[in-house]
Amino acid sequence: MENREHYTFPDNFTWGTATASFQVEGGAHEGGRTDSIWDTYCAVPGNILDSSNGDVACDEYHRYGQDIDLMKELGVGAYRFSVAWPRIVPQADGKINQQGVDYYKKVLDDLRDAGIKPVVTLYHWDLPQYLQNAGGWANRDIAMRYGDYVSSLAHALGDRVEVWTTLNEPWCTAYLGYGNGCHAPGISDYAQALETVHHLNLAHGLGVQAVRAELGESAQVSVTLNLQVTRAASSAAEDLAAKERADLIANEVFLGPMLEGRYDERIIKATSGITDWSFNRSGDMEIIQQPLNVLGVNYYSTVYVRACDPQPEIAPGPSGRPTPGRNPMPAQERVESLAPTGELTDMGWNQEPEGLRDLLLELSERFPGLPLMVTENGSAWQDNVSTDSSSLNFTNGKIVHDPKRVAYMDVHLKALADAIESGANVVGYFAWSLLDNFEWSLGYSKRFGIIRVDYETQERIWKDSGLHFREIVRANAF
Ligand code: PNW
Repeated sequence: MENREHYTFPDNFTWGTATASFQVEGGAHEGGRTDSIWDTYCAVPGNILDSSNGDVACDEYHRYGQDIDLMKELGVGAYRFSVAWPRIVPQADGKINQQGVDYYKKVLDDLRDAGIKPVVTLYHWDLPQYLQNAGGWANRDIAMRYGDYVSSLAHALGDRVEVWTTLNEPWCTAYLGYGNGCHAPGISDYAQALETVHHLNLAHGLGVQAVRAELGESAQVSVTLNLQVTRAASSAAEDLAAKERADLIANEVFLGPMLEGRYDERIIKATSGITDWSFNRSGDMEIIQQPLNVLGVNYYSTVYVRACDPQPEIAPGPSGRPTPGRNPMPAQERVESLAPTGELTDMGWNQEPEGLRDLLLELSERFPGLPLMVTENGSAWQDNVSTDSSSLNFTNGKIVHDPKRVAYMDVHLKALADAIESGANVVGYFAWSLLDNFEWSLGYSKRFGIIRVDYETQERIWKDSGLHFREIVRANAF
């Protein structure tokens, strides 16, 4: 990529920060909330690296006011957060919990007063446990339950919300939750994972319909996908075939139905040993393919693959337990992922900003007229608190120097600016994350925040990356 001094973003470009309910809220037993599958998953010894859970997290349930003030200080125009389904519909009877609705109304009202636009994710993985007891995402009925939940929420929150996002990263739900088992509900069963893919797609379509039925055609609706940027290790035909196989199962299973109303024939063929796709009933595609106002893209890194001799399927572990080494996606017997290279982030992920640029350009070419929004991008590093430097009074005399997070942000924003200059239709960028938070199976051990959380005291401590982001947001350039 070209090395320039100055990059300017389009007028009206949306800068934001992102979080998700289970990762920041806490208040797990307050306001009528019942358990989600993540509460259950965290309670099983060995599932979470540091044996932690979401009971308190960043205490956002009580501290949203203070954190909205932080966003004001950052100068961001938007906040992407998610609603906890078990706060809104805590019991199997389907009744709406007014306390849950009121909590999000308060958050939305404070955001409005702060001039920050809410981008609301309707499902960021915290499924009510009672729905898992009925089969979870592997049970088709869940798509209808999801549609009912969205309809009630859209009715209750109405025009307070700027953009509605049906699902966050259905890839993770299907393949980590039901394929690999390293996410809740901890199931390792490829047939269920593919069925789950379809039910997530169906839920997405019903969710879009529900929002528009409640709020009219002017409602802004989106979905956020973590599209995998897979690179072939070489241009040999077998390696290209491995890349294609990975793309089909990771990305095309969502992009095809949601945006083009079909599953690619090659997907059906590749997975024929696992499922016959009879769960894809006639009429489903008409529900799933809905016009979208925005496509959310989460981007962190790339993966290199090459062809290998067919590997025997790694036997699934006992249900509920992760199977180490198991490929999260089915039908990858001839696909081998290479070990990442270069300086890896604390997640063990590579840093390849060109992947973001390529992905955005590819999507804009394939879906002309569909605005894209980078709904997550960021990096985890082990940070340290310094008391040395800052003269800025709002940092309270403490600061985290996180040069690697600043550098990651810079190269990815350059890649974003490059993509936009080359014609990608990108309308916003959200830093993951506003705060350090509960990083799923890795607990609190991985820090993605541009603002630090001291989990002993719940103190928020600025990082250099937060101050840097503040400069960029305020200038709409860097
Ligand atoms: C995303 N992977 O998760 C989520 O949307 C966030 O909640 C999360 O905190 C963030 O990225 C950082 O991890 C992912 O294994 C989890 O490829 C795992 C993967 C991708 C995304």
